[in-house]
Amino acid sequence: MKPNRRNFLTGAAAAAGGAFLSRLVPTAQAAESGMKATSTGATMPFVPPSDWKGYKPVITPNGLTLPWKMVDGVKVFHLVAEPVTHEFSPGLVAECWGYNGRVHGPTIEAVEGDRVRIYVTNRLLAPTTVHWHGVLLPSGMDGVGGVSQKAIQPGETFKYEFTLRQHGTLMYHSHHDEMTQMQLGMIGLIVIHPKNPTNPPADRDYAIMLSEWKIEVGARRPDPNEMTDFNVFTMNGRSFPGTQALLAKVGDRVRLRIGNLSTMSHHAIHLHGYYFKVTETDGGEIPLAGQWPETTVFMPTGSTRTLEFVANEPGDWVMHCHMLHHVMTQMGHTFGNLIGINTEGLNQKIRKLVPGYMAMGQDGMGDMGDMGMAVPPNSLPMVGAPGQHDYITMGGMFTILKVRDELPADGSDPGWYKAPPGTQAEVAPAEDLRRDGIELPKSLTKADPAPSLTQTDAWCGPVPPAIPPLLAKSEVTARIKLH
Ligand SMILES: [Cu+2]
Repeated sequence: MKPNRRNFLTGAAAAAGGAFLSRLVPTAQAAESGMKATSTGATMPFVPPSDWKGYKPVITPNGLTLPWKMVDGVKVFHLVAEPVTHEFSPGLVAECWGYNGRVHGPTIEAVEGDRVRIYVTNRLLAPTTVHWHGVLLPSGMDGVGGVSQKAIQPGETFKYEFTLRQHGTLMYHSHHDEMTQMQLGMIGLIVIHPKNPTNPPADRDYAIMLSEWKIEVGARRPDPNEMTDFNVFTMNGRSFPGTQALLAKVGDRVRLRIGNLSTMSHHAIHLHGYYFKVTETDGGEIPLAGQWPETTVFMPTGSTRTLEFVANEPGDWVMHCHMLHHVMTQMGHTFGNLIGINTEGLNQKIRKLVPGYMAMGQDGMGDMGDMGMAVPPNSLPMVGAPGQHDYITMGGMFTILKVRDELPADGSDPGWYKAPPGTQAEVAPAEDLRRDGIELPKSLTKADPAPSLTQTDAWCGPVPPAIPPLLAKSEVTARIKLH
């Protein structure tokens, strides 16, 4: 076997670390369970003092803005790195690591020119550091374990202090044992408002962090060693239907600040109903001439993008990753392909051994969440949630922008959008089909509910020429020999 990182680790653990691990793990778990905070995804914006006129506060859906206080002209923050019991969506809770009782950490919000002092207390059982990703600062404040500072040992509190020389959407994350600590949730957003804004102010300013996880069905601990097969995809640590909707009133200028600190994946975040302009990266503002319109923004891991648009079209508009395995959740990634297979004979045979057995997936995966079948304890169905019209066959990295003429005064979700008459897609009335000369395939006019469309009964265009038969096996062998 060729040695690589994985089999090296597996082999090492099996050969040398087994006895060590068996002693360490129960002790570590017991110690960790005594210090855990719990995060359930409630949104808690920090309201700055009433005399604070620096900016309109950002909203972190399912998240929190880190409180601060002014001490002799310095804005003082306190981050606490600690174990967190985190709910990804109702039904899935896992033991993660985060900051201040949250996964991910609270959003740090400040203004260009602020002097900030950020205390970091380590309540983990492991050393850690915090790196201020994209922030222009002195090298000794950069937070890279071993390079720019000593690691913060369990129980220690470090002090970071610098002046914010820029504005924009930036991030923070652990920079010690990065693979473990970031993949367990130790990441967060930084929003620095401009001192002298040139762009029009946003009426709604949202901040969203993208991430990915591997959580085995039924497991309580995300697996930070995963390299490729992630199965839970999140916005602000939540997986749909756990994601909170983004709200806007018709006419609002909406700003979406998106960061991606997924371990391995880039994301293609697509918004329905609008085009937007990308106004900033974590490197700064994009000049007006460079802000071309988009409906999907590519989010490389380790980057932020800021989008702006005017919400002039009322409705429920979904926003999701367009990499389609990222709108699935657990159980969606190792399924056998049964599409188009008649499994009835198989079902009958297996039911003799397993009463009630039913093969799934013959028509695709859309029904997987809708069938009302029980999922294993502490796991999510592989797709979405009930919607207004039907079951929603997307989950994971998925949320909904709800644009309304009026919104509830308390900021609560307005419910589903009711499309005005004449603006709702529905079954075509027979008289419309007749009027417009739409002829249906014959099989659909019979009592056959599930016709099999083949080339010969396709109803659009001429019948294509017959496909030549495949080469006989002997002929293939002969041709291979010729080469
Ligand atoms: Cu994605």
